[in-house]
Amino acid sequence: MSHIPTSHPRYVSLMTRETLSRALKQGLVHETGLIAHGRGEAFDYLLGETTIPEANEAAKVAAAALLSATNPVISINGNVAALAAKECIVLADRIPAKLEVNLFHRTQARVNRIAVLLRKHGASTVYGVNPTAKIPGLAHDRALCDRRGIFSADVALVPLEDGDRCEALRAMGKSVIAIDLNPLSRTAKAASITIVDNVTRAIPRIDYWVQELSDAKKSDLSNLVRSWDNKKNLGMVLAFLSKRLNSLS
Ligand code: PTJ
Repeated sequence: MSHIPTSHPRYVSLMTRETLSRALKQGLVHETGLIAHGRGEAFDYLLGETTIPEANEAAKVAAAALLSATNPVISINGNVAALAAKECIVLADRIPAKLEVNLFHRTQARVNRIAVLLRKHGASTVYGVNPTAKIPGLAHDRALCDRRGIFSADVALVPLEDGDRCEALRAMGKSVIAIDLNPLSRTAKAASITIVDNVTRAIPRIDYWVQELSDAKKSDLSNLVRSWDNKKNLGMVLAFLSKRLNSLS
């Protein structure tokens, strides 16, 4: 890894790039994962690289949805494995939820490497290594999933998801929680609950709310989920962005 002094004003951002670059060389991240990260990074810069109140609210409702679920599943792709593997495992243990490796650019070798990484960090069971089902309506290997995991999940947490697949999961009747720094993406619009935040901050934030809500009544959790207006929240994120940009101009 190149040496980046901790005093560098862009230290965290540069280290994140280094982490992804190393994960690419290790065969965990797909090369287009770096491009996807660049897009996310640009939006993060505009947001102020912080969890804005609208994202915190979405993380709270996401926690309520995950705690209320019968079969909650967290989907892990290359970028998520590189940036938040340990945090996803902690969250999955806490809910509890299943972890499934689910790739857009699927190769068996990369699935295996990500599963090994998750197990190394303490995941006991990793789904998706030997797919047993397909997400209907999606051509290609990106439809492959596990019947006990994403296929039968009632609530799926899909950080950095592709728009098509998010829509296909919604069409299966699932509640989909997306983490996407781009509030204008098809994924952000198609998801049931969209957290516009960096996956590195969003997963620990959901975990915080899972702990806060762990003793809440089932009816209070379902009220939180039922009263959630995702479109309204995305509108508030856009209003936040435009206000912030105006204040900087
Ligand atoms: O590992 P694979 O094969 O499953 O591929 C993963 C990627 C991310 C390459 C694949 O899912 C993909 O191409 O995704 P998209 O369609 O480019 O969407 C990625 C979205 O995630 C974009 O809207 C980015 O703004 C957003 N994003 C990128 N980095 C982050 C992010 N959102 C949250 N946190 C990030 N760190």
